[in-house]
Amino acid sequence: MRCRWTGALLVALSVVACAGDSPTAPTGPTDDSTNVVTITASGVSPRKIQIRVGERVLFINNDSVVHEMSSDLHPSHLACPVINLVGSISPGQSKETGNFVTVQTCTYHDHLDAQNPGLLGSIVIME
Ligand SMILES: [Cu+2]
Repeated sequence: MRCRWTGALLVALSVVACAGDSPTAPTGPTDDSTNVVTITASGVSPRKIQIRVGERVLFINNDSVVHEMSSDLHPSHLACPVINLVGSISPGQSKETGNFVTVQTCTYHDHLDAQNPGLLGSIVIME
């Protein structure tokens, strides 16, 4: 009888432990697994991305040259400074913006190729 009780207790404990380890629902403000902009030789994709307040955007450079993603307007970069945290990205590298905290639309460009229309994009920050 004593063994049975111990077994039952262990089962109960492991259930509690598993419940504690289970991941919480992905509703946090920084769940930005889909907030990804990829840069290739043909430009940024998607050109327009929608995110929520508090989230960030990850830029991935899949091109063979360095890019420097910067907030508009060029060259002051003052419209959405959190984009400037991305800065210079080497080929194969990925970098994140800061948190977008205002409901607005932010536009950006590649500071190293500011006139290239393929490298102009926008980030729509929603409530
Ligand atoms: Cu610029």
